[in-house]
Amino acid sequence: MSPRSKNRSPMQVLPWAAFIALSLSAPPGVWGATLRNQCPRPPVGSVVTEPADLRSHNGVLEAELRISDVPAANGSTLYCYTDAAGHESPNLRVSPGDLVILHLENDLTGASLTEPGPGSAPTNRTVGHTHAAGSTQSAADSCSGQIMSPVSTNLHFHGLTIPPVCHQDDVLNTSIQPGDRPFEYRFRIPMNEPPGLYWYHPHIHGFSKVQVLGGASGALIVEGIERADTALAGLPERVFIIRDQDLMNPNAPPSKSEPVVSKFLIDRDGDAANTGTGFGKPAKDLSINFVPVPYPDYTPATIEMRPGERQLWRVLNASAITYLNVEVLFQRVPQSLGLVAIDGVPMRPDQLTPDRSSPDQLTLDRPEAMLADEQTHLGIPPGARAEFIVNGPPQGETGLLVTRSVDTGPGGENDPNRMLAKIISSPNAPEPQSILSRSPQPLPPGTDAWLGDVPPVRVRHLYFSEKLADPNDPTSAVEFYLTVDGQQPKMFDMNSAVPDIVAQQGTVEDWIIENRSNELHDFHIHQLHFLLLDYSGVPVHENFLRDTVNVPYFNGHTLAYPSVRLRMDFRDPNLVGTFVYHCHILEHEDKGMMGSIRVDPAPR
Ligand SMILES: [Cu+2]
Repeated sequence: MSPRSKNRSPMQVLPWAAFIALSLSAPPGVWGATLRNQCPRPPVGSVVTEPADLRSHNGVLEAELRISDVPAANGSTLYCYTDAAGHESPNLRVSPGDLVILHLENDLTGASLTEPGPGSAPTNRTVGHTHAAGSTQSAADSCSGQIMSPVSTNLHFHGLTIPPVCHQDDVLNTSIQPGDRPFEYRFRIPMNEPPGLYWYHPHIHGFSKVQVLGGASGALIVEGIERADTALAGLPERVFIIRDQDLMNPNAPPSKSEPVVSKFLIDRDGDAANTGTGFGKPAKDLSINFVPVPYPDYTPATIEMRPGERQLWRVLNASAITYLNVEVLFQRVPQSLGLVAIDGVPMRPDQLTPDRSSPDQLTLDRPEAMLADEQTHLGIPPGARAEFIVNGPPQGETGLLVTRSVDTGPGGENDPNRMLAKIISSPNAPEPQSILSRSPQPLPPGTDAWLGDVPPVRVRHLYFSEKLADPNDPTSAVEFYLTVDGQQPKMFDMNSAVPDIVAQQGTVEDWIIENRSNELHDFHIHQLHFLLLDYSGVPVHENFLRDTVNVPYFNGHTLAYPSVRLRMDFRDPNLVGTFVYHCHILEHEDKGMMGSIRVDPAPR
């Protein structure tokens, strides 16, 4: 079933130095390629506008997406997806059963890309457009994964249970080069895909962080969430995509209104290290629907609502490395957020135990664990989504959307407290562009047994760890591993045809994933959802599934490493094939923290 060749020739993952050398030797004609898109971004403090909606018609959503790049003023690179009408990062709105056809054109130039290195400040080294790494390859070549360079790209549809094959949702062999003909993605949204918020982003191993950090991401919405919870009928909905980006003002001192933080360090990835205080320079700036909220003043963007208006907020953390812990404040008082769905999966009230009227208290008290009901803040690790109800502030009052600090551990990045947007209530606020159906047909109950009730066929143990490339040299590069216990830790090897794990379709398994490092890691697996059973050894009772979960860091003092226990769902026939699981802190993934799994068909 798997299209992955067992004996394909080795993939060429071009190192940055080789890429730059190739680029610099490109013939004069390719220099100064016309920038067809400037990736325009709204100014600081702007009103937050929604991405344009691309909707399916007669069961088909067909669209063009062009990915392009442009140097930014701070030396980093902006990336953008643009549709045929020029909309940036459009929302792809589909229903279960719809056919999705996307024509992805790679317009990347590599302009301003420089060799990354811990602590190295970006320089504005223009390298121009190159086809030296392989020009105008055919669609067949785009499925061979022969070239993965900084200007290669592809798409991952995060959260969807669709086949892991080229032209659908494969990241191991799919690599599209600049100058290739537009590459066709063609897949069907499963009839049983839970309605909610999913997303798309590039996933070229080694270069995922730079493209996502530059803004290459967008929302994919499986319509019908009001069918899962008819109390949502008729609610206006808002899509808020929080991204991170390199600091606009990297050399500025913290705002004078902040307590002075004595500790300022650079971590081994070259980002501002966790101060453990909730203050200080962040590792990255954040933006909300591309409106930047830059350090040090965090001038908030503006969200307009009508007084007291109930809305469904669909929040995606599309950051490359930044954890969120969102909270809505009116007059400094945190507001209750009515949680509707996590990672695209609506809550299942019928799965709460009789003595439990809301999700688990254990994780309620732990912002990093991301869970809530009558909770006022929601931890959202990179890649995760939270959908919740917000009531607009009363007439004349202004609310705030903030992210609270997340303690990423002694080895982690600094994710301080900061504002994201002020919420202005005004009777003249524009009507939200999308409204949930007013008379939804309730979703029929699922035919599959609740994942928590299915006995696992086995238990696997995995662990996150980090190691200095040269243990005797503290300045040497850090290698990142995600290892099946008993195997030799190694950085992920794109050339290996041997999967790290083999599972069987039709089964469920329990995976216990430890964190043996001193920073948070963010476990994500493609193609499927799982149920969080234990968090740090303590049972939790969640009535929804996830595709991304934070794994707490090791503080050096506990007898056991912190862990999560996940019930992995391999029942769906769509996930037969080979795909990956990895840390969704993309600089960790790029530096090796990934593994592969092959799911074999069920025996006949
Ligand atoms: Cu990680």
